[in-house]
Amino acid sequence: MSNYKNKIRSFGMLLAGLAASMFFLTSCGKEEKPGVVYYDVDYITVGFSQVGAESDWRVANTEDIKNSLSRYNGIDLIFDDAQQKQDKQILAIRKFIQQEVNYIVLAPVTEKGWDTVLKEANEAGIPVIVVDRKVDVKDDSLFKAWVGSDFSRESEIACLWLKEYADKKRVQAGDINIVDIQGTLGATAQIGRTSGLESAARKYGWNILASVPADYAQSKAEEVMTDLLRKYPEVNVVYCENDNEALGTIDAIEKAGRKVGTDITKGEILIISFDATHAGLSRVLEKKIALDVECNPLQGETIRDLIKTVDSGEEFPKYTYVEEKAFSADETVSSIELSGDKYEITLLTEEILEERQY
Ligand code: GZL
Repeated sequence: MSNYKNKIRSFGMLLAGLAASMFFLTSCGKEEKPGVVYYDVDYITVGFSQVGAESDWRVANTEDIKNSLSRYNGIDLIFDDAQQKQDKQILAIRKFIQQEVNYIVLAPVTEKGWDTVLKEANEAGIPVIVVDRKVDVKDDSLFKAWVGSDFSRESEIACLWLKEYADKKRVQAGDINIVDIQGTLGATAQIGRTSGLESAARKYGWNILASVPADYAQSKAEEVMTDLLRKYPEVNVVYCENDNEALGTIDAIEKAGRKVGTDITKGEILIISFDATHAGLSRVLEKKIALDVECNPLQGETIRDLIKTVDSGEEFPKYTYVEEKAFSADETVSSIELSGDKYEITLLTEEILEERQY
């Protein structure tokens, strides 16, 4: 076919395509002016008050929730980062109320101090969904539902693993000398992880030499651990309440000329951590973290589905817990008995790490 005819043909096809798309567009939108189409998509507007960006876990959590609470899923998201300050979160919630959002999603920095502002949201008729950490309120009807992790269970997994480890390595309980690098005091994750360790230490006879908060931050953890190494040179287990603290702890130990590893009978310091982020699991592969208990930040789809369920008036659970694993650097402990069931500890490999989403 000559070039000229080709041009006519393709122009004709272009017109036909345009006409078809105009028909399609007008059939699913309102055409108020010729050729201009107005979409009347009813988005659900959601105001999301996030703790901050203090850790790799938090960054992954924010990204996953933003990906799920998206226009593609019929949701118009207004996001606020509170830089770990409760007063900024309260301000954000009041702004969402003024903006008359349909839902508020709150990831609370600490458990206490939410009653008043959640009452204001309720009085404005705006359902609140709490995610990750919990709120400690007098009336739990102030929030519709909660999605997150069972921090006490995470701690129980870590401590049962440590008990099995000590038995296998024939280390006496009285020779287990622990420092606890805590998260943000008053956060549900810190409360659950700290109390789990304290009850296990009482039960098994371990020594907790010190418990010091480091706000889930790497630099703060390095500073805290540097000081603790001077005060307690006998330390042989460091219980880090998240991966960023574990990274800072490893730096402090190595700068002090000591060794992290998986065998305290050889004078190595054992690191236990939480989150199972890519950075943390990379240290597990290097055998610098002995156990990393997952705290799953991928809550976006669960929150999206929960909002849609609430919006449709259907039944929904008040509390939804996300699935989590635990990853070890070696096969000393391959499983534990958790609430009467066998709980597998996953021996971490390059392949497993490569497949993970965060
Ligand atoms: C746990 C979350 C904690 C993570 C930290 O769900 O609240 O806060 O363990 C994060 O990494 O900063």
